[in-house]
Amino acid sequence: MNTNIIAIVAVSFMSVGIIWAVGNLTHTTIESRVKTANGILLIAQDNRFNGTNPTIYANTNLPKKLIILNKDFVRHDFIVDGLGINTSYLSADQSFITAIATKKAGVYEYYCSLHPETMRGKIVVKS
Ligand SMILES: [Cu+2]
Repeated sequence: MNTNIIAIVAVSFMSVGIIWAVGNLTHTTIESRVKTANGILLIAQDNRFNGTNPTIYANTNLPKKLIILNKDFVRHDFIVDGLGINTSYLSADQSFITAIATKKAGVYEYYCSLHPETMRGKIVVKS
């Protein structure tokens, strides 16, 4: 009786372990998805984008994939008025996929509406 229970518990633990391992092997991270799409990953963390609010370069008539990932505990959003990009509020660990897609060359400003002083940068679109 007791050995049966121990066996059942052991098998249950093993099953969970196997499911976890397979899940890890097949799971594609946001980082790898961005890389294969030749896109850009912006991580909102410590009230900055990628630590430095980097300038992003893109070309007209060539959509560039853009993923915003919030790694903070507080909410952030990502807005580019001139490009019609607005992720709305992202909670912790939420992400949003969008694209820089425009026919008009120029310099566009991106920012977080909740922290516009520290979370602000430029998107340079060349023709
Ligand atoms: Cu913010």
